Amino acid sequence: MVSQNPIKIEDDRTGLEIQTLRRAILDNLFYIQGKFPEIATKNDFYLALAYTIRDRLLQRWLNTMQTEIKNDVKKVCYLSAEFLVGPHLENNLINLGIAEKVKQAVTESGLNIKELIEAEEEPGLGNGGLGRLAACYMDSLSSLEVPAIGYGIRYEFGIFDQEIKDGWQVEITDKWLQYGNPWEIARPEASVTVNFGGYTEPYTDGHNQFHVRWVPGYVVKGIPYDTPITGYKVNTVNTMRLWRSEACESFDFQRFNVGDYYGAVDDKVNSENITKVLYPNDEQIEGKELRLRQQYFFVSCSLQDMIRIHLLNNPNLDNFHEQWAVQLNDTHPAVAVAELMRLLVDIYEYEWGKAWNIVEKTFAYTNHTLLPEALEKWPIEIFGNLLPRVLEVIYEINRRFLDQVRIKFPNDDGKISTLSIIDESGERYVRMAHLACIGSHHINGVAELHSQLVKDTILHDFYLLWPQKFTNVTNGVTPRRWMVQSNPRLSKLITSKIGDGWIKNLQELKQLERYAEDQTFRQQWREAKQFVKQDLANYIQEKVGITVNPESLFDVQVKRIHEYKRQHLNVLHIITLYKQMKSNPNLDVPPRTFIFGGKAAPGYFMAKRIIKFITAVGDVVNNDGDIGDRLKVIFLPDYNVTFGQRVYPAADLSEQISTAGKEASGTGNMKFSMNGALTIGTLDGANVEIRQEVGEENFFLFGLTTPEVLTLKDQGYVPRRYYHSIPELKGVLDLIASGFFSHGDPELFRSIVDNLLYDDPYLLLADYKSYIECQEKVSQAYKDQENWSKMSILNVARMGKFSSDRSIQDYCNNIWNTQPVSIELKDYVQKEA
Ligand code: 73E
Repeated sequence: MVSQNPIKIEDDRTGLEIQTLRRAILDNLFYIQGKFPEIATKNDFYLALAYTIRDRLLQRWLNTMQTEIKNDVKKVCYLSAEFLVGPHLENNLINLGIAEKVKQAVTESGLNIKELIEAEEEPGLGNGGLGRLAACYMDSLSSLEVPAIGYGIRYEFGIFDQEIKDGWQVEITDKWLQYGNPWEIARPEASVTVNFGGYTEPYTDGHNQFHVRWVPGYVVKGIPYDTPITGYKVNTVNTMRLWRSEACESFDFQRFNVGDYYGAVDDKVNSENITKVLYPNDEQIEGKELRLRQQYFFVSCSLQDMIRIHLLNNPNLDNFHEQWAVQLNDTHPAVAVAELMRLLVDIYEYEWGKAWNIVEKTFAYTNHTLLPEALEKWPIEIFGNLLPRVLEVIYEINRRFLDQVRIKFPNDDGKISTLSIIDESGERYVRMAHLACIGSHHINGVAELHSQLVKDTILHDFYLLWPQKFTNVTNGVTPRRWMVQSNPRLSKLITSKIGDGWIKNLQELKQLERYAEDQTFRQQWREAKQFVKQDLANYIQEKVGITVNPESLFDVQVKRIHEYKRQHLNVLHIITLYKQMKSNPNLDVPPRTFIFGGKAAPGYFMAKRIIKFITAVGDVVNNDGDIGDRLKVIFLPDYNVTFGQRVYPAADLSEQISTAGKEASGTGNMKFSMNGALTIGTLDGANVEIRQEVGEENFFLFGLTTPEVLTLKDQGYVPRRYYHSIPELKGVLDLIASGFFSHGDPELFRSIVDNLLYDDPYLLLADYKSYIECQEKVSQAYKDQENWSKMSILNVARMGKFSSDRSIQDYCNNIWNTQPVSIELKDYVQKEA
């Protein structure tokens, strides 16, 4: 007989009742961590909770994988050497829509959800904007239900942790895996092998067909590790598949057999070194052979994986390009163009022309920077020794390409040398951007201005050849992490007025515009900001022991330290203000707290010196009794995704002050603006479009434009002229040079001062006056809090364009030609009645 009131027993691995969640957490604590509550550490509880959440997304994840493999759907493969995803736990709670329930269960278990969320060590598998963009795009791909795989490298050590000692940056190894990673699942059964070194030889097969064989010097195994990427309130859970390198057993055995124990261990170490560590250079290539090994390793693993999956459901690779849209995230994976050719021609015995047709229709390439020091090129010698067969394939791609160039531009040797994949102007190099352009059906920049500059400058000759390939996709960021998760108060306030549709469709924020006129709403808006500012003030107190005034204007610059981003221009303004306050104690300006964060590449002398400069100026200013809390300068160590989530919501002013034409897009600029900070910025990167959207009256613009920068440089820029003609600027530079900020030592910052006076490649002195005047406008504007709040609300209301959902939609429509697929939930686990 069926009972009228059946007892409801939920599956411990899927159930969402409070009691079930509580039981599941304890269960995982016991059976996975091997602990009971009395002896468990915070990390044990975090892991138990993380496994509890992972259990709850597995069904969706497996359903997504199965749908993508079985159905005839085109998949996006985002090939990227970096994925800066940030902590997973809270993001998954939000995307799965279970944050409230889980919080209740955790609290009722006597635990603190905030502490457990903060116990997660973030995977720092990227340097900055480029890696974080890949992470935002993975979030949007899932949220838009687009079938996608993110392929990359599982670095054992991610971006270093930064400590500040005596004002200088110190780098600490990032041991992110040491306490376990509950979010990944290793899939050793899907391992592949990758060749390196050795030589090539021709051979003829049984049908008298000519082929080339690559006899490698050594072979490395790639093991995939999968991490689920949940979409926001949809069933889609895509996969980020990262490769770890390992020695091939077969090679070990050969050595062991001849008694060469140390040789075998050496092989192992060398193979495992490939995925040991992320190169910590942002926009500055080092040209190290190990970096090329990393690139080829993950690209070859990924392409072999796509081919394996493809052949599960297709008889051959003829339709590969109809099933896979492969996006090259900058040139770091550009060797994929040659590797797919090699696989098709050498392994699957395709005729060259037929193979090239597939390749050309598969790849698209995103350029992220125009900086010459970031353009990847490999010495032929290094390339040929490491990847002899791939280099031959590149030569053949180039030979056929240059024949095309000769048809389009007859008798123009100039074009041959500027377009060739091989740079022959001195030592010979493989130019990776050229390989990417030739092998791609689309090439895009990351903001309107940047895409135009790509066409006008570094890829101009390719543009003349194939104008139809070039397009723009302006970057975007995910509002799930950068609003809902990082700024719950503001998000709830917004939702209380316009509903929560904006989280999926950010354009709906437009409806907030009318509340800019509502005084009560403005008051609530300020309270939301004040709350997070207080929170950040507490954090600053705890981290660096400095008390800041939470009512002061929070003026924030967080990003990698780089001369073109001009953190030192910000410091010139701080010193200017400081001098003004010293000479006029009654100066009527609102108190300001300057907050900096960012890592410097370990080998970048000037960037490290700029950090010391910021902290040294802070030491003087912060300890000057005349100044009190009217001016504080804070350098917060170890800027990362987690800290970004704390700082963007608390900012009043966002510093986006790069030299015009240098910052391809920027994405921090978007995160600030979405959280109600106003921007002081140049007409660079996406600033241009942000200003267009929010309205020029709601944006503090200063500085030279890109054409003005170019003209000034062409005319012969003489920074000393500004020094001599602007007394305030002279006073600031003289004060630094005197040793005032270095305990009387004039040497410490000589390199910075001399660089500015005698070279100033990023035109700080040319922009100084305009910047200072603009900052004065900021100070004036901040005094009128009602109007400031209006501007802040309008900034948020008009940020719809900068959702990464819009960017991904652009890629789908204009580049990938892919469609969303909704995922049906089928149970894989047979449950007993
Ligand atoms: O402007 C940013 C852009 O917003 C750009 O500097 C950055 O990419 C962001 C996302 O599009 C970027 N990073 C790199 N190149 N551009 C880079 C280059 C080499 C190694 C690591 C990163």
